[in-house]
Amino acid sequence: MTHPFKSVPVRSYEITPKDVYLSRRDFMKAASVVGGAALLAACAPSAEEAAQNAAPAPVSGATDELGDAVNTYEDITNYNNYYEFTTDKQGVAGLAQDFNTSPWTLEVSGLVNKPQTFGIEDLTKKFTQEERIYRLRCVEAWSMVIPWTGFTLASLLKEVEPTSDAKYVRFETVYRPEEMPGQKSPFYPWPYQEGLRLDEAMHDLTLLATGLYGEPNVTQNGAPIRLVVPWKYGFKSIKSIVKIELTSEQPETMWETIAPNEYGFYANVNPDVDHPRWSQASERRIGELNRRPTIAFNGYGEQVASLYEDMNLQVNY
Ligand SMILES: Nc1nc2c(c(=O)[nH]1)N[C@H]1C(S)=C(S)[C@@H](COP(=O)(O)O)O[C@H]1N2
Ligand SMILES: [Mo]
Repeated sequence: MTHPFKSVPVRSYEITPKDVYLSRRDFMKAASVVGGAALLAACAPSAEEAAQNAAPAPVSGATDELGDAVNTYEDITNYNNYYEFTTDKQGVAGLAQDFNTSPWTLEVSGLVNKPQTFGIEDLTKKFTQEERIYRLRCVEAWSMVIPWTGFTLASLLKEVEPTSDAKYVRFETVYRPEEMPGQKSPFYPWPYQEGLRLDEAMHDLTLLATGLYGEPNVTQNGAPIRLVVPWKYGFKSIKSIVKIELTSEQPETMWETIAPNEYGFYANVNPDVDHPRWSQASERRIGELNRRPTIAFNGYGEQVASLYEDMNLQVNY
């Protein structure tokens, strides 16, 4: 897979080479780049592996721009945060199996010249789908590397034409307690909502993801469409979005409503600002034993630090 980003040269840890999984399409791409029978032979899946992972064909060496291997499809689709289903990370996949993602519409409204409601098929047709390998750093101090398919939020926002009063973007997850057992819990102010400043929303790294590993997104990862903001803690990357609204005021977010001292609006990955209950200086990459240092802005500082030049990130956490 290719990515349009500059690499970050500093790496203070070692990775263990291991088999990673890619879709057949990417497998062919990778194979054609490397062009060797050796690669094919070295990466032949065991029958068992092939059966377990019906969608993706295995290949070695897909990495992010820091050289870190992508996580397995298994890990990415079986270790999830999705409180609408359950707070048990390993229980989401099972409970989300029957969640109905079709038909699906996404309403884009608020301070825009051309409010529109899109069917999910319109979105995947209208906007060029790209492959992007991003690190995902959860505020709970674990992380993964995930190969997404999607399109930039900027391309969608340009289509609806934000007015000059629009300063923020608010996102809302579907509210369907009959299908989402977690939404029956009175401890959370459903529906899940999130927000970005307009310049963050327009940044080229900010993705609306419709797929994973070259296949359509699966329910536990936020099908059919979810946000991915790779330089922020994972909770900003809201799943199964039905509404996007342009606003003049900073929107409320679910996590800030629950615990403003723990989950701020900005939530940029920052090893220097600890969570009140744990350190953010290091993290556990799923699939690895040792912790690794957390990188400012999750390693995307070169691309995004300028958005926060005039801000005190200790205060605006
Ligand atoms: N609607 C909704 N979106 C959500 C969440 C959630 O509970 N509900 N969890 C967030 C958190 S805390 C993380 S770390 C990521 C996890 O994404 P993944 O399961 O695809 O890895 O989704 C985020 N988006
Ligand atoms: Mo998270």
